[in-house]
Amino acid sequence: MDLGRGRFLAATGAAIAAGAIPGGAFAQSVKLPFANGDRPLVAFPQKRPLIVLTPRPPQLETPFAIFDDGVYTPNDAFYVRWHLSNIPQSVNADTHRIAVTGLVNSALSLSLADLGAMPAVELAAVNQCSGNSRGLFEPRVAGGEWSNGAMGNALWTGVRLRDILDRAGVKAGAKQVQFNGLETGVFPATPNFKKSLDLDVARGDDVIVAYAMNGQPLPVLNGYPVRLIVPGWFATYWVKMLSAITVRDTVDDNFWMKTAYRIPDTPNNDVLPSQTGFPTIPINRMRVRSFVTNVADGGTLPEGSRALRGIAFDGGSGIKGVEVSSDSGATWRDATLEADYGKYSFRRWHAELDVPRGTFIIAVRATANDGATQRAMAGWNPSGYMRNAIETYQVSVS
Ligand SMILES: Nc1nc2c(c(=O)[nH]1)N[C@H]1C(S)=C(S)[C@@H](COP(=O)(O)O)O[C@H]1N2
Ligand SMILES: [Mo]
Repeated sequence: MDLGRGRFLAATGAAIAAGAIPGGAFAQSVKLPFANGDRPLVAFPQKRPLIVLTPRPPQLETPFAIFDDGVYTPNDAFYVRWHLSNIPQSVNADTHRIAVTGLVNSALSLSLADLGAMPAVELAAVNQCSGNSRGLFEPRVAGGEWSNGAMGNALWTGVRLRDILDRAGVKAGAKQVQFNGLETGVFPATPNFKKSLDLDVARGDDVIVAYAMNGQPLPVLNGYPVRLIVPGWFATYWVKMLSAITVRDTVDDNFWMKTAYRIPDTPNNDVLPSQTGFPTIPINRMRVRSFVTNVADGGTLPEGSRALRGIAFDGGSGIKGVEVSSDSGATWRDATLEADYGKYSFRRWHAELDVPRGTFIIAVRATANDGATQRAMAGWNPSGYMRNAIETYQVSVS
């Protein structure tokens, strides 16, 4: 395969037209399953109509039915999340550079052609926002009120971050590697969105600087022309429009590491809503989750059908098994796992319900290769992160 040798790199045509972010008019809307869940559906540049949480900065959710279409989430349906509003509406891939600086022997200024000349890696990985499903928290928490569509699975192509670090030569005493993208806040005082990984995580086999997504250039809203991919970890670390890699000798204390994106350092990372003063740590690996994709909560299967389909994933150990229940979780039977696209990918599954006509509470539960599984009762944390309770669906069968 001719990966990364110009196929994705000359694609300056992936720019979105200036001023093309739509403002108001929308053809349709959806109602997400919680209070204040009314959302317009709008087609942003390079995107089909997606569920708009906020237009500026763009926060767009994937309509859940799309996850039934295939193991990979199409680029034009892939969710979008930005924190700051001054986002370049186009990026020139020919002049874009990634500055590699800090505690290195030789600072680098890498072009996309430089990346294209390095060994290419391709892997499937789920990109999930830390706050995916936040709108379902009880009691409700502040933050972007997503339903379950702030996630997607893609085939990512790029180069190992480790290869870039080795090329620069990391000096002794390095602790973390920090990543920054091209966008800025509207106000100069807004801290740039910078994220850092411990050096051993950054040097992992599967951490890549990706220039392709599902065999195409990344959509601008998903970080064209290059973004970081940290398989198994929440997407907050997957810095888009990557422009700077800085090797540090201290632990990053910028706002996005020290204050935001932290979880309780408690058993299961849970706290009670009344609890205060607990220690926190930066959010890290994703938890195991599973969903039904061919019928929504409150939906009806086609006449005569008992077929259920869905997806499961975890933080990188891979899916060992999926079970379904048609009696609110009292009894379970094994679903059949479909093709394995790798330990970081969505794993599709299917099952045949053993039920007469009627309405049933279907539940789905995945177990990962590391032994982790899903609990019936959702945990709670004040930022609404890492939700992974067992999902239930009221489904009618005829
Ligand atoms: N440059 C940049 N990268 C970023 C962010 C951002 O605001 N700016 N947000 C992060 C967060 S919190 C998420 S959930 C993912 C979303 O990735 P997507 O928009 O490609 O779906 O991007 C991550 N990378
Ligand atoms: Mo996120």
